[in-house]
Amino acid sequence: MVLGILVGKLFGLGVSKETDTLINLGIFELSLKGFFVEGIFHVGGQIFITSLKMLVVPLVFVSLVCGTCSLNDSAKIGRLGVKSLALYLITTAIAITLALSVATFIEPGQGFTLQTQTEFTPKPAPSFVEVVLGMFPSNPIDAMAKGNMLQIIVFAILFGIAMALSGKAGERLSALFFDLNEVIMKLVAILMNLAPYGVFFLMAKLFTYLDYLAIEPLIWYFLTVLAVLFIHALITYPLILKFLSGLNPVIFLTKMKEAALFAFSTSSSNATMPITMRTVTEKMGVNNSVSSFTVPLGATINMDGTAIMQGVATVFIAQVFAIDLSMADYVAVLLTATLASIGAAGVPGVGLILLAMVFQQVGLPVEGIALIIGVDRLLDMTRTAVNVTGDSMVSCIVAKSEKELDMAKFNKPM
Ligand code: DAS
Repeated sequence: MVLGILVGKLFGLGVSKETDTLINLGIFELSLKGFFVEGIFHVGGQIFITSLKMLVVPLVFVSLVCGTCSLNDSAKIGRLGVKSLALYLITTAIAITLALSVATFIEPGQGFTLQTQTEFTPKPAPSFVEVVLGMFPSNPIDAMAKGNMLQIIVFAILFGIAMALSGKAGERLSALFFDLNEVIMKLVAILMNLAPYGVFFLMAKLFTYLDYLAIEPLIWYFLTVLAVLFIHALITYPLILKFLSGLNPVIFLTKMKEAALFAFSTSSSNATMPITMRTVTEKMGVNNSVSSFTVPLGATINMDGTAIMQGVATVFIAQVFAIDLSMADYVAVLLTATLASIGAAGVPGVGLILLAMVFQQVGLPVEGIALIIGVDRLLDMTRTAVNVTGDSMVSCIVAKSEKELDMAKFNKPM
């Protein structure tokens, strides 16, 4: 990222319009700026952004089918499923509402207007009824082809539940979907390996045109996301835990430290899953019959930290591009990001891939990702720690409600 900014500044200074170096190749003159800035940086950055968008549909569909088809038909799992699903959705909706409110109040992108290369006219704001009706696809293949994510998410959830109720056929199909999910995660990992190059190209192109003023709103964006993440982890979660289970939030957060630090360092809820499972069972006393369901489901469908980033980023980019988001747009963002965070599997950087989808949903320039991608890594680490904390909190609440939580173990000092 830093290299991209420095190279971009170099080009910005060295090859401005007046001083652009022309290389005479005999048959035609090649502009240095044209070759690097409009050529390599632009193409490299666009390929990376397009690759992000390419993964959205398969990633969301397959990981969601995997997440829901494990809701098999036993009454207890059904109860666990309903309770954890409800809690995961409610905490994520609270997270993104918090994010939208704080970002609208702080206005991190205000006063810094970036002209987009292409004119973005936000989609006409749909009414709430249209948003809800629009969530049900008349043709799921058409929904996938058009990238209508709310419809894809709803179809995936219905398809996954149908698979769970289809006996042997459903079991055979779910094995296929879990294999597919494995391959798509590998694709995400490959793309994340290319991220440094993508970030370099995006930042180099961006900072060729931008002056240092661009850094300031980025800092505001960064601090706004961090602030909401900490509010959610240290205020929202303890209040929900205390209110819904009576458990001591201080003991919970103290015992959460190891798993949160591992999530921070790996930026992956999936990779942290074994630590999360060990934390909630051995340190917090959650019975394995509950944690073996709620933790994997949480790592797949519960992404409060990710939803927070998406909410703040949406407000930030709308402000930077001077695009007024209507209340219906905010509802669309809330629905899309909450449902999209269900589909974000717990691997590094996946929140950014889904951010492209949220931007498309509300008609924001996907290129806006280039502005925030440079600071995303540290934010990804922090939001993954919040994601994992949310998974553990719901596991404790569900276990307590099912009388499957060993209180002596929970209250035992570390
Ligand atoms: N890194 C993801 C996770 O594992 C979250 C994200 O990318 O937003 O939870």
